[in-house]
Amino acid sequence: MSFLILSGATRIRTPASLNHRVYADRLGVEYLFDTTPGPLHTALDQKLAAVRRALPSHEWVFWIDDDAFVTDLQVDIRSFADDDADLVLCASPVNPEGGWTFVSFGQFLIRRTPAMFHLLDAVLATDLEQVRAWWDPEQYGIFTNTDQDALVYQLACEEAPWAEGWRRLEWQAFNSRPYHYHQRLDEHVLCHFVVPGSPSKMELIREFAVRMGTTTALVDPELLEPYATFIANSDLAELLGPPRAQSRMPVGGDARAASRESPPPPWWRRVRGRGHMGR
Ligand SMILES: [Mn+2]
Repeated sequence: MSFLILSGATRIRTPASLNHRVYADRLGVEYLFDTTPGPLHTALDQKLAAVRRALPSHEWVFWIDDDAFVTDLQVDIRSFADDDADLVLCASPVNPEGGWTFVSFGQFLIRRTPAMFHLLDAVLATDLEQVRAWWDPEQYGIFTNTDQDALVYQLACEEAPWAEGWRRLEWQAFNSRPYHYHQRLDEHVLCHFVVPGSPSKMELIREFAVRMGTTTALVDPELLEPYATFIANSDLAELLGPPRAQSRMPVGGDARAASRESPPPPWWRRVRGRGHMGR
């Protein structure tokens, strides 16, 4: 089956594309990070536009946000593609403040069927004011004022051609959050950096990477070496930051971190050579 892992945004704001690239290579499937300009209403519409562009040429697309990283590289995301569903997505967990959402639009599997093209168009055309008036927080959780709410509104429409064609999985499937992890990346399949009241996405990701003893792409530096030239010549270099052993970030006296110290990988020397040290 023709399968694409797809992400995208209007700009590069995290190193997630490197994580996706490493993961897609491991599975042997295609990956695309789509920053193609389009006539958007909001920046978030880039997701719908990118999926709309990619779906005609792939049987299945796995969309993954630029604030979401695969953390268990052994899990094959294709195993969640369901014969009986055209759309597979996850509920959100209950966050530390007690908030939750009916689904997360941050990661989903979508199949190339006429009903799914209809759904994408319907979500894009949905008036959020109408959704807000209809919204029942008891049933659907937080109203986020985004395309995610428009999606929920359309999924709830019982007469729609997609009404029987979607499956909602528990958050554990592929919608975990940084606060679910204790020590190891492979405790969960995928980490989506959505935390209420948090600083910037990059601060969350940096903190998490330090805690897990890895790069901000959430993969070990060796796995990034094939992309060293790309990284050194892209905006990703600064976001990737110094490798752990070179980090000046406080590590809280973590003995495990000290034992990991090793020479910086080649891609980092090239980055430094170009004066891309960042802050
Ligand atoms: Mn997201």
